Amino acid sequence: MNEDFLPLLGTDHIELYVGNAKQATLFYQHCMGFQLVAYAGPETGVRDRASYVLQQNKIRLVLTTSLVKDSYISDHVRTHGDGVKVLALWVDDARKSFYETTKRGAQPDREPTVLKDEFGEVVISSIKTYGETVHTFVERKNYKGPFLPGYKPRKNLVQTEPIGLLHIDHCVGNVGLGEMNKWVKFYEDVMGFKLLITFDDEDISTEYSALMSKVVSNGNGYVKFPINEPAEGKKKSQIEEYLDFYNSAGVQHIAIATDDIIYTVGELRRRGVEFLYVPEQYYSDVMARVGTIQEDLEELKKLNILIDRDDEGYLLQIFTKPLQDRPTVFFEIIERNGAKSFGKGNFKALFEAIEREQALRGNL
Ligand code: TYF
Ligand code: FE
Repeated sequence: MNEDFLPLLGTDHIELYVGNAKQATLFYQHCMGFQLVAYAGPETGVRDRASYVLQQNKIRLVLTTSLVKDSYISDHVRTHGDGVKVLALWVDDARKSFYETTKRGAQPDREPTVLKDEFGEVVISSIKTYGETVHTFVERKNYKGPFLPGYKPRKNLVQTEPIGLLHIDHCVGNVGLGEMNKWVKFYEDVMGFKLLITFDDEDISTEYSALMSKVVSNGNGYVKFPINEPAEGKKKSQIEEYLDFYNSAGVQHIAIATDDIIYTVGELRRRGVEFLYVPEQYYSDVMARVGTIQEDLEELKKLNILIDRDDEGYLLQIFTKPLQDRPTVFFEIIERNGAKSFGKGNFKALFEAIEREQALRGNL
């Protein structure tokens, strides 16, 4: 085996550019159980933006908004609506990560930069990926602060209970027609990832929306990026609907792991998060497909949680509706019980559910 030229310790954080970070922060706190841990903005000497850092177990989300009319943040929000700008990866050496990937053809976004404050120093660097999305490499071994230099510790005004969201399982990108293989090759050649799974349109076309998907993973399997592209269907693919509203390639969904999906989804629903609806009949033949599982089927059915099995075990998963008015980014909640796959057995029921929503929006 060749040495891994881009060893990744995991996902460092995900940064979203949003229209109103102050209000979005309350959604992530109250509906999703995140704690506010850090902030940067006018009160901390940053004049043109405000950023809120939210944490739950190993997940760190950053919500950033522009305070000025003309900035790359306001341009991003005008074009894409609220969306993911940065998929940041935690590394031991942000300089080497930058040089190894740019040497292999990555477009640079930010040269390695040392950031310092009273908590120590962080080295960051960034490269471009699909659409306007970037991967930032974060080296934080000499840092003790709450997030990055320049951010000040900040707490929730009212404490909210965490709901068992543990870590990022995978982040999915939607890319344009015919572009999936180009991006798979990017992750293979530039970042040293390996192709894990391929879904072609046979696997996943429903009557209307067809798509193709390939999953790439880094060496230790901590970072997994499925890439979707639209395929010819009878009507508009769900991926095309995304691309029409996002106006470019971008992050489609963020999958978050829990080890108690019944508790996690029960809390999310109680707090007002909406999920895709899968009809009753899904549950009538699911046991024949997946065999015995630990959970009570009635509970899963009540919460509309989907079940799938592979050679190594089973998984439970559910998908939120889009998180904003544009039909773009959404969350998946996933509990893996041995299974390392992505829920292929659920694709038909899931995509039909997505298409019902698409039709309601007049986009099918
Ligand atoms: O990440 C995955 O591959 C699964 C399946 O629009 C999936 O979560 C794929 C496409 C999609 C929704 C879910
Ligand atoms: Fe997924």
